[in-house]
Amino acid sequence: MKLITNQTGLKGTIEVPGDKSISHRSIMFGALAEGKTRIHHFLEAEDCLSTIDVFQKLGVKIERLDSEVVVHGVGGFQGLKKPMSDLYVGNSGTTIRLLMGILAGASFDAVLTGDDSIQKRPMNRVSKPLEQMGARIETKDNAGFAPVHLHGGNQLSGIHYEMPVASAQVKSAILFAALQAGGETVIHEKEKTRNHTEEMIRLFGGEIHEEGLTVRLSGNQRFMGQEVLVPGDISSAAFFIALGLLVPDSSIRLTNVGLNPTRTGILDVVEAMGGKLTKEASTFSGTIQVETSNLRGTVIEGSLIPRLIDELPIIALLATQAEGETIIRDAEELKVKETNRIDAVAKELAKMGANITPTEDGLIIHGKTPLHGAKVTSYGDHRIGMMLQIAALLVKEGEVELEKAEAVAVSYPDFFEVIESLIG
Ligand code: SPQ
Repeated sequence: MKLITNQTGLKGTIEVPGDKSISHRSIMFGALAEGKTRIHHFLEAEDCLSTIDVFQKLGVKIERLDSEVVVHGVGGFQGLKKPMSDLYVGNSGTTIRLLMGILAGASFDAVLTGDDSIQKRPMNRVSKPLEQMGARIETKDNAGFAPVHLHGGNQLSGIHYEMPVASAQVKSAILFAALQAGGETVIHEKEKTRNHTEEMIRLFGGEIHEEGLTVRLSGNQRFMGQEVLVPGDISSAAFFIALGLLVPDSSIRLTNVGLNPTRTGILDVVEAMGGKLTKEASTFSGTIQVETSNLRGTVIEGSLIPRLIDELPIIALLATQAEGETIIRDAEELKVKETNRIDAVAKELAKMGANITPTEDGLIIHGKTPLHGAKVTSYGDHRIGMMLQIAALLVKEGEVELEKAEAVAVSYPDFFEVIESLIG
């Protein structure tokens, strides 16, 4: 696909689509609750549609209406039915990993699998703690990858678990298993990761305690159907924040953006880089306004990393245009996303003229490098594809041809149309 290049003066207001992490979890908790759950501003993108499909295969009635999704809860884990076929999650890491926790205590066997990218992402980080809780799980060739075979009929017990990686998906899988287990489960995180599962447990009427890096909960809880209003996804807003900061003479307003503090690391980075960004926040969401800015390099590391892990590709692009050097470290998790995002960012932006050195756990980016036309690829990774379109807007000479552009539909099906609307 030929990308739009060479833009100035992009102005407009955008309401980004619903948060992907919250959309997945609202289907999951809606399915496990008693009664109906109505979800407003659900993300109608491939990953979340995979979650709907999988829960329908587990016997949950889910209706997709014009402005909402209605989930008819089965009233607990034991209400889920044995699926008639393997459960296919497409490209969605969140779906497969959280599902492993949800089905860890099921009475039936289930096989979970996904596309080529999913089959290369580590699943043993989830199967190991679940096995400690009493689940029986086989991964392909015992190598820790999908397809994952979950054996049914196990009694689970609570554990005390020290997380070896900072991952909300691993934490969430353990929390779902803990809800079916006897006794208490205590999880100690390496760094604080997004807490949407914890928030959902509370929203649906359950009890969970979060204190610093420690999360505790007990099994045998009941959930009641809810009205869920999904805020806009800050990970999708990030591409338009970058557009507003980088494209000359631009001004972009983003409405109803989710502002859960475990997700807002990008706002801290923009501030550290000297970007013109203002935020009007209500409780959970708010409006963000950005203007074209002169940026400076920064260091991104430590506890900030899980708060912006999915924004690092677009932050790397910001850094290519900033004054001085930007260092991203402690981000080795980028290697096990939809693609190896350290390599993908370094290789594709280098094709366009950027000066980036990949490291074992991040990137070193030299700023103020003009970008030029090139043939690039998303590697089938939605966030790499969207980052490259924002990069293309800065290209003054030459064309940018993007391979595997269709990957953006994983989280933002209208992405290219929204860019066109800002120009039109
Ligand atoms: O769902 P998936 O494919 O893992 O999606 C990604 C993304 O870029 O959209 C990661 F590739 O987001 C993850 C995120 O990186 C979504 C997520 C969640 O909803 O719990 C948590 C993060 O992953 P992890 O492995 O750090 O827990």
